[in-house]
Amino acid sequence: MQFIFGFLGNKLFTPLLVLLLATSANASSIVTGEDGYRLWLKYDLINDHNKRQGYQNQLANWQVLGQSSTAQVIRDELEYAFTGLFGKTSKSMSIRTTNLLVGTFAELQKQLPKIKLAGEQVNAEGYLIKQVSYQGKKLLLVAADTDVGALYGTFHLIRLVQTGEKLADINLVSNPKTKLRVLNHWDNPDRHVERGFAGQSIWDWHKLPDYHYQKYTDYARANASIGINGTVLNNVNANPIMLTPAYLQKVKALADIFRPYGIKVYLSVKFSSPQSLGGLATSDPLNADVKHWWHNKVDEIYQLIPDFGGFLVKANSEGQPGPGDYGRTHAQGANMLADALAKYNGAVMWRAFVYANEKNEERSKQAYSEFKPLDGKFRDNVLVQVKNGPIDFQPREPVSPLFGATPKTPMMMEFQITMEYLGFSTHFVYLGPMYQEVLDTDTYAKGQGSTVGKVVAGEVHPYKLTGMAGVANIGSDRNWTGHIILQSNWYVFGRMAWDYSLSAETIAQEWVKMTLTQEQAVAKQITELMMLSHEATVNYMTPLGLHHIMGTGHHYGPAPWVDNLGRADWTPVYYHNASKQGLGFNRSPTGVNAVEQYFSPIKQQLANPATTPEKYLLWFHHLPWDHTIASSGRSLWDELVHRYYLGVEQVKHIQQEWNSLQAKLDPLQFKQVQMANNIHVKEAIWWRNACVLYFQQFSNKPIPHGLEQPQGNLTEYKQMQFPYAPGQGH
Ligand code: GCW
Repeated sequence: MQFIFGFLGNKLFTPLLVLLLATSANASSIVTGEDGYRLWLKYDLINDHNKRQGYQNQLANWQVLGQSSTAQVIRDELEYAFTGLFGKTSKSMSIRTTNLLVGTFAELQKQLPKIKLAGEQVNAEGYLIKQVSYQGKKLLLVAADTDVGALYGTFHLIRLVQTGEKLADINLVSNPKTKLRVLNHWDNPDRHVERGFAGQSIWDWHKLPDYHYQKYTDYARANASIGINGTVLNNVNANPIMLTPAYLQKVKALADIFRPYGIKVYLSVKFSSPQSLGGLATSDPLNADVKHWWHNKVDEIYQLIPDFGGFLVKANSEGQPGPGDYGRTHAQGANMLADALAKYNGAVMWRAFVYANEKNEERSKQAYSEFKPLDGKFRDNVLVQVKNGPIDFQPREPVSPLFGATPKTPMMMEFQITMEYLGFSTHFVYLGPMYQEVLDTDTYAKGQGSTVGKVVAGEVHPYKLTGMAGVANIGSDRNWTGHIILQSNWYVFGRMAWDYSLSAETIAQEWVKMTLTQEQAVAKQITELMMLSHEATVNYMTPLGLHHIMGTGHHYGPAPWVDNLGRADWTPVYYHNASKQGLGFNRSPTGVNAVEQYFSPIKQQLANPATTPEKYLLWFHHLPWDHTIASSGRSLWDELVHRYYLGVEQVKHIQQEWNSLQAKLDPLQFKQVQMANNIHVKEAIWWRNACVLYFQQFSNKPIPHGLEQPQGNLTEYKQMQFPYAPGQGH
């Protein structure tokens, strides 16, 4: 079976060559090139002849030890990669002619009994890449404890070749820093993707379990190449149909495809399934029949999928049922499921994204208030999955105060890869710097150096289980993510889930070299644009700590004026709190005192506008329009406007720089990003104008000297409607 997939992979994983684009009268109507399907696993011939020859001499005669389906996948990948990169390759049959040997330590030691390998440094999913001398010649080894580790090592080696790194005397060990590295698909059974901007769901549930798209295998390859080892197939707003026998067969089919790549499947479950599927009168987690129902369901799943990963649960959040419906705690709900999964080593990822409308507490504080007291009450196989910030995937948020606050309960990071609040799939935004900013933030949970990355990896409090989840940006679009550049966000998520200490810039560089160009100078230029892009977006959307001022429901475009959504704390006006006096949300001790949830000295720092980082200023403080911004000496109003304008200039810069690279890039990749950039610039200007005009009504101050007057008129901006904006929940 595996061989067939691998073989098909080689045959079909070539770029779609032709796309018809009726763009301008004098340009050819046919643009050919790279359509993005191959992602970062392009494996095009290395242009530089000497370089190519060098790698070929070091690697082209390779051997993969072992007979498992994963070993076969490694063979398929090497064959495919080296054929592409070198123009030819050959599997070696004897150790005498081999220059690259891949396998587990056990297999390698059988072949090379005299060579000592530092296997003790490598954990279950890690690997070692090392050049040794063997019988008078150089031999490159990719060695691991498990065959999946060897697969990860193989992808690492291929990446080194793709990015032009030297292999001579290589000796490296790499181990993942977090255990569960999972994508969360918010995909519904009808293939609608909640907050998805790249087409329909890639899972064709109707044609499963029998019809297996090549895309499923290529999805697994892409994930394995960056170390992702789990996928939650369905939306956290879960449809109980996923647990029916017919759908479990479909889930099994995907699990079988992903298994050789080290990827486990997980399901989001609806807490009320015992009632809706089992016909029980209750879903109370302490009820014996309910427990029994879940135990049976879990047994049924593991009969089909022996390595099933476990459940992801959104409970008592945004209308979802949960243990709270029966007066039970989140811990009681999670533990009931954890008990059913425990004998199979399955895990529960219980989300902390809870905010109850009836609670009389400011929203940013609620997750902490709910979960901090439950620390120590969860079973060993439960992780609490918390969004990076305390509200909801805003372009920028301070970190959730839960990181570091639960010594006995693993906090699992939830990042959003899909750009719900960041311009969907037409804005050029590389999220690496944002992830890095979060992971590098010091919580001070155990004194200085207790960064979020370390907390998540269990290095601050010794968690048995650790994990990082990313809400996927993948859909049925030919280029997977709706925009070539946004493939980098899937990529950087995987790389940082493997190792939170990697830098966003290094990862961007890798990705650019593998995806867009082999030319160093061009790669550097594009990397710089990527590194600028997140800050640019924050500037034209929500500078200085503003948040939640997007369009209602779809979250597309600016709508700071919305003030009528049933409850005050759903509305943008509540979050920015603009008045004649000033702007911002007072979460300091004189306001709702959200800062108290952080450790010292952070809480003191954030309590005072003078010591609050400017990027979070209006998140924590309500300040007068003439408040002086320390870094620039400008007034708050002038600085705010200045940043909105700067954001637009930065996006224009990205557009211009990209255009200047036309001759250096693949025509189709160039064209796709160019078209998106044109939309991006328009929308950045829209954001800037709408926000500046809106806030000006309160500040009553002129546009600072030297900046053009914003075009457009507020009434028209307010009237814009987008009933069919993609990705809305339903
Ligand atoms: O931000 C909100 C989104 C919802 C999402 C929810 C969540 C899946 O707008 O679409 O629901 O977060 O994370 O549960």
